[in-house]
Formats: sequence, structure tokens, C-alpha cells
Amino acid sequence: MTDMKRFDPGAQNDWIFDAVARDGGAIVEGVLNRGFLQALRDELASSINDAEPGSRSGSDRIEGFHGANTKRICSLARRSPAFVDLMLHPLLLAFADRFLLPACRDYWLNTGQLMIVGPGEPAQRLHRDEGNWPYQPWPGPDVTVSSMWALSDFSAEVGATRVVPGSHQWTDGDRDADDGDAVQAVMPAGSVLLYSGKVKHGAGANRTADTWRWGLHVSYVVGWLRPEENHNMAVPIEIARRLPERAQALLGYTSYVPDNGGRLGLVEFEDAALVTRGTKAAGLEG
Ligand SMILES: O=C(O)CCC(=O)C(=O)O
Repeated sequence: MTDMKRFDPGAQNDWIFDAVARDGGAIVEGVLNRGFLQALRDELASSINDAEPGSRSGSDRIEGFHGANTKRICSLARRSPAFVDLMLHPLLLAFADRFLLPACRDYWLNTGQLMIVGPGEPAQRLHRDEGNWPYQPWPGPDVTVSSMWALSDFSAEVGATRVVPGSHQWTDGDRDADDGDAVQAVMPAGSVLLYSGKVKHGAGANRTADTWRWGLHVSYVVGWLRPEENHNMAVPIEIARRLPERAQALLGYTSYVPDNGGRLGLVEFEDAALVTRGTKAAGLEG
């Protein structure tokens, strides 16, 4: 079975992205240094300590998908300046540019999510991130791309993400993947798995007795689809106003102007950026 290609941070972006286009995913090792990893962990420590494992959506399907012994934390741009730097990382933006701009004028952050998989957690169901939206273009352009950052070492035992190479090109969108088709993104802390929104993947089983797998998922979606996370509620405007303009745009604090002449995400028929930057009142007072 094909494994995913591995690169070091000196690799040219095109080599990395060509590998994602061919295999569905690729690994870049050693992108983040220890200081940055520590800053992320420190800034998110209290949220992580306060979080209970598992989710309480009331749906067995979603709770099973999230994992009973996995901690998931979002709203990260509100909680962590280091996360804001990460969502603006040149490698991630170049990745999103390459795969998403053919289908849109700009894209959003889809979600930033800590996925901390606890001891004894079984493997997650293999799925496609594109499955968030109905009517996926199949086959067709990419509408979402994802990354999984290893904040701790990702070994096979601790639950490194599983990926089914080539599944992003399966012409039968309903075809199920066999667990045996998956390879694991084993990688040292500070590395990243970049993957297509069309590739089948899922968290691996954590077969350790006492080690948590610290993963950070960062994904992007074309500007004309609704993201998984509601950033405008997760990151209040007072906080968004202090962020770089590119971060504001990724969080939906600007409007989207498609090529066909329409406009999306307006406030009182104006670009939301005018309200974000304080040059126009929201117009919601009366
Ligand atoms: O935690 C992982 O390795 C992948 C998780 C994932 O794909 C998801 O929850 O959507």
C-alpha cells in the first residue's frame, strides 16, 4: 500500500502539494518549534483542563464520532494568539490557495479544533471532511482542505491520524473504506499532515494506558459555503478587531464577493469589513 510522502520544512510547497493532489495527504515534519508548541499548550491549558472528554450532542452518531475519551476544544482564535498565528501560517495559506482558489475568490477558516485523544479510545470512523456539506462536487473541485498538527508525538499506538491514500480520487463517493486500506500519519511533535477534504481519514485508536494524543485540526472552506464553526459567535467582534485583517477575513468579519456578481455575508447591504473596522455602524440599532 502507498504510504504518504514526507517532507522537511525546506521542501518547495509545490512538491508537498503535488503529493497531496496525488495521494490525498502528505506530511511535513518539524514545522513548529518547541517554543511555539509550548505557547499553544500554555495558552490553551485552562480550556483543556476544564474540558470533559466526550461530547453531549444527544446524537449517538455524533457522540461516537467525537469519541467518549477525546477532548475537543474550539473557539481557538478567541483563546490563543498562537492559534491566530497558526491559522495564518504561510504553509497553510499557500495550501488553501492552491486547492481552494480554483473554486472561489477567497476562503474562510472552517474550524480550528484541538482533538486530544485519550487512552483506550477506539479508532474513529473513516470519513471525508467534505461530507459536512450536502451536494459535494463529486468528482469536482476541492471545497475544503484540512491539516492536522501534532502537538505531541503521533505514534501508531497513541492514535496517529489514519488516511486512505488515493481515496480522494474514488469515483464512487459512497464507497466505504476498509480499515486495512489506511496508513497512519506517524510524525514527531511540531509536524503537520496536510490532506484533501475528499480523502477518507479518521483518528487512530489510542492503545496506550496513560498517554494523550494532542492534535490540532485547522481547516479551510470556500467562502461561499458555511463553515463548521460559527466564528462570529465564537470570536466576538471586540476581539476580532484586534486581529490582523487577514485573520478577520478568515473568521468571516468581511463579506464575500463571488465572480457571478452576487455578494454574500453583507451587513445592511455593505461589506461586513466596514463594520469590523468601525467605519460603519452595524445598522442594527433601530
Ligand atoms: O483526530 C484525528 O486524527 C482526526 C479527527 C477527524 O478527522 C475529525 O474529527 O473530523
